Amino acid sequence: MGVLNVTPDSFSDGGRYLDPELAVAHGLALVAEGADVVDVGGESTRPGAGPVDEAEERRRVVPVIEALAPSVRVSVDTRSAAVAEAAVAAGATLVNDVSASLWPVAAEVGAGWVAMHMRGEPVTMQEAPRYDDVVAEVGAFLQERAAQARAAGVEEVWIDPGIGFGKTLEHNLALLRSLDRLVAGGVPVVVGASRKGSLGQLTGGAPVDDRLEASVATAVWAVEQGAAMVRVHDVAATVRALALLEAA
Ligand code: PMM
Repeated sequence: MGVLNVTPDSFSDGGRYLDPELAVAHGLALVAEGADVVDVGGESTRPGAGPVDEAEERRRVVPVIEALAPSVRVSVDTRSAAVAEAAVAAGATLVNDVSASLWPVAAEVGAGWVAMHMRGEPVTMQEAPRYDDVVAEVGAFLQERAAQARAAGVEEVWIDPGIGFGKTLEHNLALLRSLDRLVAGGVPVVVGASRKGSLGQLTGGAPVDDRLEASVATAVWAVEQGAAMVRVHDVAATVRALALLEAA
C-alpha cells in the first residue's frame, strides 16, 4: 500500500501533493513502482494535528480517487463517514480507518475496511500514553472490532496495530516484536511504520527524509512476521526488498 497524502501538513509529505494533478501523478508513480493499493488521505493524523473540515477533506481526495481508481485499487484514509462514502462513490474500494469506527459505513457501501488501533486523538495521543500490556490490549481491541465488522456484514476486514498512534517507542517495538501474535488471530494484518518518529529515534535522530533504510527494514520484518500488507511511502525500495524476502 503506497501512501498518498493530499494534505498541507502530513509529517513526511505534507504539502507536496495538494495540487490534484501532482497527487495523481505521484499515485501513478507509486503504481509503476509496484503498489497494489494507493492510500489517499486528506486529513493529517500526525501527532498534534487537529481535525479537518469534512467538506475540505472531501474536496481534496475525491478528484484524486476518481483519477486513480481506473488504474489501481484505491483506499481512502479517513475518520469521516461522509468522506468514506464520497470516496467509495468516486471509486475507492477500501476504507482505511485510523479511528476503527467506520465499519457500519464499510458494510453499507460494500467496501473493505482496515481497523487501526489508536489511543486517544491525534491532537493529544502522544501525551504520555500508557498500557499495562500493549500487545494484549491492542490485539484484543482489534479482534473485537474485526468481529463486530464481520457481524455487520463487512466481508473484507484488516487490522493494524497503529504504530505511533498513542504509543511510545517501547510500545511500538513491543508491537513489532510480537506481530506474530496479532497475525495468529487470523485477521489479515497491515503495518504502517514508514518514516515514523520511532524509526528516527532508533537511528540517531534521522530526519524524516532520511529514514529509508529503517522503513524498508521494518517492512521486511513485518512481512516476515506474517503481515499481509505494509503501508509505505517508498514503494520501489520496499517492493525490491520484499522480492528478495519472497525469493529466499
Ligand atoms: N499511519 C498514518 C496514516 N494512516 N493508516 C494505517 N492503516 N496505518 C498507519 O500506520 C497509518 C495510517 C500516518 O502516517 P502518514 O502521515 O504517512 O500518512
